[in-house]
Amino acid sequence: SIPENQREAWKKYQTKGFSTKEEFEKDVVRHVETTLARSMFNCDETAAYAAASLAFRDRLITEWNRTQQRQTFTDSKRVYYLSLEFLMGRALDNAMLNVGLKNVAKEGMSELGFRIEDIIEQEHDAALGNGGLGRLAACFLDSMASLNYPAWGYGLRYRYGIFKQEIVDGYQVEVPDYWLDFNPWEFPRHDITVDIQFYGNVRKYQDDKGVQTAVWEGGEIVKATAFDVPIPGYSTPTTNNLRLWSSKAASGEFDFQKFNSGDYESSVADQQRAETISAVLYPNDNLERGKELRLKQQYFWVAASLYDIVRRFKKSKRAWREFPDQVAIQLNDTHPTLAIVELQRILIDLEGLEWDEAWSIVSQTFGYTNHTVLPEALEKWSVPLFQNLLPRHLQIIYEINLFFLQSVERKFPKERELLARVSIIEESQPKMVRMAYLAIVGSHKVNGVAELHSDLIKTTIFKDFVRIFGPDKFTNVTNGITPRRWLHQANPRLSELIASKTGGYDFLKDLTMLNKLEQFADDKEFKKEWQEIKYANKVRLAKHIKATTGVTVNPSALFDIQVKRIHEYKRQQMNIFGVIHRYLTIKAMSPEERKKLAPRVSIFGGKAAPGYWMAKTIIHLVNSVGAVINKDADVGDLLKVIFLEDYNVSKAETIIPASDISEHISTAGTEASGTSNMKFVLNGGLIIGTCDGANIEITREVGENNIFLFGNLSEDVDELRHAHTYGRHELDPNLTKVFDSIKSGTFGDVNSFSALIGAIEDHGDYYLVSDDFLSYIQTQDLVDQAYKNQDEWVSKCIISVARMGFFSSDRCINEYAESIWNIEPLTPEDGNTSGLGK
Ligand code: 475
Repeated sequence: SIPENQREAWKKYQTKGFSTKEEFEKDVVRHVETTLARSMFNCDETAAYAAASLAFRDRLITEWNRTQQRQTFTDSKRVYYLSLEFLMGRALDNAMLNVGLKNVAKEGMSELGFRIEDIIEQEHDAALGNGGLGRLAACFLDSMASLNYPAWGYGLRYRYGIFKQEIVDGYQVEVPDYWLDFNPWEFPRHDITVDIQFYGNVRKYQDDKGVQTAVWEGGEIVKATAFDVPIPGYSTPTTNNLRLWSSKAASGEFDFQKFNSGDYESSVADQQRAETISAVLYPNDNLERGKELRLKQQYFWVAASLYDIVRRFKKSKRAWREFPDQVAIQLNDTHPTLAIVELQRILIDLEGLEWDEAWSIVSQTFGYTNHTVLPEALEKWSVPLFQNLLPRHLQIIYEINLFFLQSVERKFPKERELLARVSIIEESQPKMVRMAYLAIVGSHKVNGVAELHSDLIKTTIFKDFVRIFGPDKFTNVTNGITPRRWLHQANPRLSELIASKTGGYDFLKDLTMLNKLEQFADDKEFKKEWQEIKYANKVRLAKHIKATTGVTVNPSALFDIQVKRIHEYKRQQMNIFGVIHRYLTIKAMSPEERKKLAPRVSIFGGKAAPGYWMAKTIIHLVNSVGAVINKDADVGDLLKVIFLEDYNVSKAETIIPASDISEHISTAGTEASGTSNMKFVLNGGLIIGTCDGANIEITREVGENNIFLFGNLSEDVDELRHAHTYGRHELDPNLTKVFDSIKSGTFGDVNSFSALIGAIEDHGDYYLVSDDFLSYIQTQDLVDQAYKNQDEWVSKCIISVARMGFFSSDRCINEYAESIWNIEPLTPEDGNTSGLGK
């Protein structure tokens, strides 16, 4: 720290970043000329994007530093959100809007010869996530900053994010996503590093008094380096931090000893092995495959983050028992569960606390969020793998389990099966560590992400734990989305229209204010503007479709959209079977009948995990069906089928505002919440969906008349599955006709799709496609009828938007803060920033 006497100069020259158009232009030109070493003669859009971003970055840094100083000086409790995924998307547009200077930038860029829209388009998405779980983490960061909570995100800085999807001859092809060529939004902190240990052995020592200590020795050391990303809140100076860890060999470049002794190859190999840890995001959504490198990623990230958190706590010189008053750690699914074990290890092995005192601190600190009940997604690690990679942690897990099982036995004597069922160690061959059970035992709260889901985990997968810990440990926090990105940024014209009727943009901070729109649900002038905006958004998407697929679609047709990760439980196959059914129906119609039909564009998008063969087959079928229907002159505009390549956050911002209806049609009880359902309704689209996840709560809010629900309920699923396996399984006749047309070769090679059909015809139809099919196509007919009455349709959309306030991630974060984290906002006025200059 600089001595008092020399601080005057610092205060005088403190950077503030621009606030006027002139200052912005000056900053941009300076960055073009000095940072980028270019000039007005060779400044292309890429360089203009870079310079504009750097200008905004300069501005963010000031508030970012102040926020951190404020949090340190006030010594306030912080929450740490640990997530292996942060699906951030683009940063520039978001930064411009959150600091309220987009118009300044727009005019400034225009005077410098650029359109702001073109500049925004230059940015590569930060795609460090797969789908819902990763995007939720990004929405949470936005809300935590916007609500002034002292909060940090901790994640991994993958060199490759989620792969880029190309469609070649109707098949998905994966291309690596190297996104770090130029990233102005991260700050390397080469001074913030942590050495992380793997493998090795545990030795137990006994001192004179007979006290045992364990020492974890030997093995491999990898260096973690911090990269910080500023997270600006909306309309507040609070700028929080997302810290991402990158891996390197501990010896720096490479091992010089080996290098100099001629063992060049192996010194490079060490370096590469270390760098591999943070090299690539695992591209699976709702699936865990138990690979060693994945466990290495988890420990590397968790250990570096905890070291950082503990170091920050120790600076406050407080007693250890105060740790849970200063620190809340939220585990985004079980991926960071090792943090529980690592904190216990730090406290007992390194800080010398007694087991019980340490465990009390640990279990008051953590909260665990579950995002899925799918059995294939529940994390389990083989004990031999653990033993080899993290020997000390395995010992601690055994101890945790021992004490836990002893307490269960005391409470439920003579229930031997219960002990086996809830044991953190599964007695299989090989033995497995059940991470969800460890997360429950080591946390003070466990939450699901929508009401149905939170009820389901209490009555199915975690039932025994509700008996053991009591019902209060388990709670629900229904997911939410940030209205800044998903309304204001994605749909600026709608946001502006809403602002004109609700008294400015305050609704972006209190989304319940949308309810003021309800009085305009029958207002002719308002409805006309509303419709115009939707139409313009559809024209924009139609242009994108034309540019990327070559297919012309009519913006007046009903746009029916399903965009999300491709998964059998999400049932894109049911959607495309429904499209084929529609096609067959049209083909069988007379020209007169056809005239009465509502034209429709069926739009699909989403990535399949590279190893998920069935999901890839679904993509292939959608493209094959599209290839036939789109060139069938008989059908013309009545039906078009589009697969949009490489669905990601920035494309979602264009796609979602253009929907009339979107599909959220998972088998009941399988989609924990869903969050795109909320985004679509917030943008004035209706939804067709099953009684699953947050669809149920959306229905409660918007009203049954404003949503198209169909299908079996989650309480019926077990019985239906049982009947498929043990009774006679008769397919729905409409579905049989669809299968017949596929089998006759209408959409190309029959064999390509036989597994997809076989799963339903011969292998038990696990996802109940046939059971829900009739209800699905009948409900689609209701959609057609409803869409014909545009006047009523628009009213439904307006009413729905008016009632969506609940689904803001601000509401959701406030619930976490109050019921799980026990933290308060730290508003900039509260902070003791004396001496820092305001
Ligand atoms: C649910 N991802 C949605 C969303 O709560 C829900 C990532 C890596 C490994 C295994 N799984 C994942 C998920 O499990 C996931 O994205 N879950 C999703 O979380 C947010 O809205 O229903 O499927």
